[in-house]
This record gives sequence, C-alpha cells and structure tokens, in this order.
Amino acid sequence: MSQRTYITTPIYYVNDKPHIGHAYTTTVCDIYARFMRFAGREVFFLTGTDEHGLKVETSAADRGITPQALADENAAEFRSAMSMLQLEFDDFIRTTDLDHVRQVQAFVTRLREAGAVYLGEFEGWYDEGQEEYHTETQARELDYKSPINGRPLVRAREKNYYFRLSSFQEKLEKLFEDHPDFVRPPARRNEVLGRLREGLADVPMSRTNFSWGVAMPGDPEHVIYVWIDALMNYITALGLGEPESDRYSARSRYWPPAYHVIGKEILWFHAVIWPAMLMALDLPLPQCVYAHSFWIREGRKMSKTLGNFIDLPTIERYVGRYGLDAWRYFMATQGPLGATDADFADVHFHEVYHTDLVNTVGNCSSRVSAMIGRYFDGAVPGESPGGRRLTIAEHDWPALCAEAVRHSEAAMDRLDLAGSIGAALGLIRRVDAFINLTEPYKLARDDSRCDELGAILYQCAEVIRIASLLLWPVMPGKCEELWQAMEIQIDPRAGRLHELAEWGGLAQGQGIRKTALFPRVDRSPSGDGSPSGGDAACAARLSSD
Ligand code: ME8
Repeated sequence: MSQRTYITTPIYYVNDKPHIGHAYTTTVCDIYARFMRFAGREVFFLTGTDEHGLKVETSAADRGITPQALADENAAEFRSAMSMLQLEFDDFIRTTDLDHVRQVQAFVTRLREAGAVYLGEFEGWYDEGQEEYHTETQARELDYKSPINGRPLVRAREKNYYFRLSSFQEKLEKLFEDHPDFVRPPARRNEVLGRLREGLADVPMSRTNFSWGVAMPGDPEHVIYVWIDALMNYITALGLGEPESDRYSARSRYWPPAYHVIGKEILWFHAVIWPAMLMALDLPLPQCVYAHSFWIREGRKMSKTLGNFIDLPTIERYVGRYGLDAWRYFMATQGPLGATDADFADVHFHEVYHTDLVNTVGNCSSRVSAMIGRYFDGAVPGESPGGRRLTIAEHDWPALCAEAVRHSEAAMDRLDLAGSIGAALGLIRRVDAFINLTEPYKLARDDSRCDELGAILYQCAEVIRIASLLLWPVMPGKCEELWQAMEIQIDPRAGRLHELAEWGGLAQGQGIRKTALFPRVDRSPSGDGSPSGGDAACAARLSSD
C-alpha cells in the first residue's frame, strides 16, 4: 500500500450553481481522504473550479459583468458550499489562478515541442447561434438546420491547433489491457474500450471564436480549449510545471493520483484524452479513473428544464432536519458509486436515517452507556477480573474488531465506501445481538455475576469505540460527540488509526456519559424537496427519542 495518496474531484464549472452532484463527488473524496489520513497516509485532496470558456463569457455578458467577476462570485459559492458540508480539501484550484495559467502554457509548449500538436484546418457545418460545429452525418440528420433556432447551418472553416490523439491508439489500448483497473467500475471501462477500438481521431485543442481562456503560447489569437486547460489542473495544482518553485516542491511528490473521481459523463476526457496527454508529457499515469453514476431524484433525471435539481437550499434543508452527518452518511452509503444511478428519494433518506443511524448506531451506544450508567455509576467496568479477559458467549471481540478494521480499510482503499462503512455498522449490529443474547439487564439482578456483567459491558463499549473510529471519516461530528461522552481524546489528523483501533483502548474506571446521538425526526408530509419545506418548519419537526 502506497503511503502517499492523491485524490481529485472534477473542477466544477462556474457557470452553474453548486448542487447535489458537486456535493456528492466532493464528499466521496473527502471521506476517502479523511480515512486515509487517519490511517497514517500522507494525503493530498484537490478540488476547485473550472472558470474559462465560451459559456462563462456569455453568461457574464448577459449579466453585464466581466467573466472574472462571474467566476469570482461563483467560485466563492462553491467554496462556501464545501465549507458548509465540512469538506476538507488541501487545495481549491481555480483555472484563472495565474499559477495555473502559466503552467498550462508551459505544458502546451512542451506538447508542441514533443510533436504532439499541429496547426490544422477544420471544416464542418457551423451553427452560428450555438457557436458549434456539426459533422456531415450530424448535419444531415438535422436537415442542415440548427436544432435550437432552425436557421440554416453554414459551411465554415476554422484553423485550430490539434492534439495528435490518434497517435496514442496503441499505447492506450495497451494501458487498458495491462491495467484493468485503470477505469472503474468495469462497466465504464468496457464502454471506453469499445469506443477506443473504433479508432481515435485527433482533437482540437484551441479555439478562436472567443477570448475567455488561456492564450496559446506564441499564437495569442488562439485560446486553449477549455477541456485541455481544465484537465491540466490535476498537475498544475501540484506544481508539476514548476517543480523547482518553493510553493510546489513539497507537493509534486503526490503525483500520480490514486483516484481521479469523476461523473460518468466526463469519462472520455479523463480515460482517453488525459492519459494520452500525460504520455506525451512523459508523466506517470493515474492509478484509477473512477467514474461514478448519477443521482436522479424521485425516479427522474435531474435537469435544468425540469427544474428539479437538488440544489444547495434543498441540501441545507436536509442538513437542518437530519444533521450534516446524516447527509454525509446517506451520500456515502446510498450514492451512485457503482455503474447504476442512485435515486434520491425523500422516503428512502428518512428510512435509512432511522434504520442505520437512529436505531443502530444511536440506539446501541445509548443502550450501552445507559447500562454502564445504571450498573457501574457511569465508570467503565473491567473485562479481566484476576487479570484474565473473560470471553463471553464465544465472542472473540478483539479478533472480530481487528477483522472489521482490516476489511473497512481495504474497502476504502478500493473506494468502496458502503463496504467500508458496512464493516463498522456490522460490528455495532453484532453488539446489539450480543446484548440480546447475553441479557446483561438480567445478570444485573444477580450480584454473583458482576464480573460477567462488567466484561460484557466493557466489550460492548470497546467495540462501539472501535467502530466509531471507522465511522469518523463519514460522520466526524457525531463520532467526536461520542468520543467526548466516552472521555476519549482523539485527533484523527494525527494518523494513528491502527494504534487506536487495538483492543483495550478504554481504560477501566474512565467515565462514560449517556449519549443520544441521533434524534428521531418526523417526516414532512410533502417530502423535503417541496418548495413549502422551509427551514423554520424543519427545525420544529425535530423531536427527541
Ligand atoms: O464537467 N450525480 O464540471 P461540472 C452525481 N468542468 N454527480 C454529478 C451529477 C449527478 N446528477 N451531476 C454532476 C465539468 N455531478 C467540468 C469538469 S474536470 C477536469 C472538468 C458531478 O460542473 C460529477 O462529478 O459540470 C460530474 O462529473 C461533475 O459534477 C460535473 O461538474
């Protein structure tokens, strides 16, 4: 296992407002980064905003402001959304940062020097309203008219710089063959491979029809195509274009990344164009491009036309009603990390919250702390009377916990968040079953069985403590609350997960307060997303256990 880990999200377009999709990908990376840092790895977690291109230029013009002003405004919104969601990245890159712009130009110069770029002429059917080219086949299908405004398409030519993607055909095929995990999940890999085998065409890497972008070095009439500029954020943020500079010398060692986490719609750029660019630049390739699927809402695709995006105000309402940790838990365990889309349904959110958090994590920890309160005056009992640990009902808890920790970390390493969290929840469910089996409340009536009672409750509390370490990356707030109630001090950023997860961390005699981590919540009759679901109404619906 490599001790150094770099994980990235896509950089988000500033011509859009933050929504569940952005929150989701960033939360996935945040949970992975927190876990790995806790497990002692050196982690660099990058996110940011994609700020160039025609759309930004046009939206800004529509509002009568400069593109930079629009980018500043929306980049700030993304940052504040991320801070509300407690997403702890190591850097937030903006493609208008001068450090980025300078390095993009240096890399494009390197690509030209490497012979991977040429100036070519492109001819096609141009939609003047949309500023978009169509191929002959597409134009024929459109009856040579704009699909948007119906005006005739015109035959137009444009001189552009091209990236010789076609010359990487064999190398890319070999990459996919030699590294079956380069693109995950496998369904996505197969899609890319299928398209790759149809043959690669060169791709334009500059435009001349707008100016909001990075100027082509040596030919400032051309602006570097926004995707080329955007993909390079992954290397410019680490300063790979200026490794000798002080700012970057400590960062460049994080390359290559363990994961580029992206949505499935931008896979081709990341799985084909990006590795080809890296090959041309002679840089090592990422270990894995992980393309997750999409959130849909109540069974329907989210779209601007339907106006049904789970936007920031809606997210805030969920956070207000169920708590931030519950939001993060739902994202992590129910999200579309696999090859199928995930439905964000209000009723499902409500059910998962109650089943997993209220009735499992919350209930088990309050049950155990309450019994320790009642039978041992709130002080942790011992599990080893006379120096020998009592094994109750053949439960080898230290071994079960060690196995869960291993399993949880290995799953997280594969970016299987649900699997990783499931290992911790599995421990808690076992504690519940153990209590039902051993019935400590009955033993409490028999003075002669006090040692047994103490050992049972010690073991329950200790398992909860170990499970909480594994749950911290997804629910940092609630786990820290639990640690306070258990009088334990942990700094997850110090990277001592393995040491802390060893059996026996709870000391006999230390205090444990009763905790109610997850209060029951009434479900709004209209579901959360409805326009009537205001914040005040949410707060009023909170009722305790
Ligand atoms: O594509 N479900 O930016 P973008 C889950 N700037 N995730 C979703 C989603 C959904 N319904 N919708 C969006 C861009 N996402 C480019 C990227 S990278 C060099 C340049 C997430 O603002 C998902 O991660 O459109 C997707 O890839 C990303 O938001 C797209 O963000």
